[in-house]
Amino acid sequence: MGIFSKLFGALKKTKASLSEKLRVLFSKNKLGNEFYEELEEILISADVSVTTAEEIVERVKSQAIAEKLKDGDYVTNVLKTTLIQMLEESEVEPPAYPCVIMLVGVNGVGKTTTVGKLAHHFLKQGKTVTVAAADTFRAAASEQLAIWAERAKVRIVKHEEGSDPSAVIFDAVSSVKAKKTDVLIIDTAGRLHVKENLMNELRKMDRVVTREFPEADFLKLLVLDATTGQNAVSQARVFDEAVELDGIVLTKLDGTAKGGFVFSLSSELSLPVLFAGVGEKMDDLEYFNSKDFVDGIL
Ligand SMILES: Nc1nc2c(ncn2[C@@H]2O[C@H](COP(=O)(O)OP(=O)(O)OP(=O)(O)O)[C@@H](O)[C@H]2O)c(=O)[nH]1
Ligand SMILES: [Mg+2]
Repeated sequence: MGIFSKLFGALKKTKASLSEKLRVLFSKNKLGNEFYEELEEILISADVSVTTAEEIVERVKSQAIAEKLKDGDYVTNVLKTTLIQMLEESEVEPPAYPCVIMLVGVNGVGKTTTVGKLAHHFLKQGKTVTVAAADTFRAAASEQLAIWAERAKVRIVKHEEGSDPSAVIFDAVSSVKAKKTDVLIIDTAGRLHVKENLMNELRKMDRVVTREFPEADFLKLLVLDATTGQNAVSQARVFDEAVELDGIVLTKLDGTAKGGFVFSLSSELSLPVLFAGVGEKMDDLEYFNSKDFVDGIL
């Protein structure tokens, strides 16, 4: 199986719904206001926000004018290039080592599963990995992570249920520094982004890593369920305000018909997607590639 074939497979649903609508639109010969209005509507129906859809259409339109395009057919390519560029504008460098990756997000989006997948991913690259069970809130959360740690064959740092998550992180950081581990991945409890006390707890965890391990490359990634739709952007905005996110892990891409909010994350919040989850198994995680994603949906 090719590297991106899982992602392509996962994006089939998005592609099916988008490409049919676009095919009908592009088969119209005249490029006029009506054409661009319809294009905007199609983008919005794929969960691109209104602001971003307007921006995409503006960019496509000026490109089409610059290239003196008359045919709807050629606009497909312009649209593709525009979308790829938009995603590439927010891309970041791969992490330097040692690195700390803290996964945050609302309940049930796939944080713990992603910790397991990421541990496996870095181990395959020959890195040493430790995971930290900083979800001390939900009963059995650390056991769930312990199962993933065992599967991936990595070390886990955990405390008992109900203890302070920042203390777990403090211990994990000390241990990783002592052992010169390359990657520390932190699982956190699911929290509603509207609960201020939980967001404060997250800020505290953020401060512990920054203070205790300044030499590490620290990535705070928001895990987003791809089936969430446009609400994903407002979730991202609140988490970003709390802890200054570095990027996104998009999960459950295998279950969505719409992935358009990815463009809004990039254009409105400058947040790149770094990894994509395409299933429930340890191997079901891929580096997100902007070109492949756009090829997959158009
Ligand atoms: N299909 C699919 N399912 C996924 C993916 N990632 C996670 N899941 C499933 O989503 C469910 C929730 O996953 P968890 O990893 O427990 O989510 P969480 O964010 O840690 O949940 P809380 O700790 O309760 O907030 C599980 O049933 C996972 O198997 C994915 O990429 N694709
Ligand atoms: Mg969890």
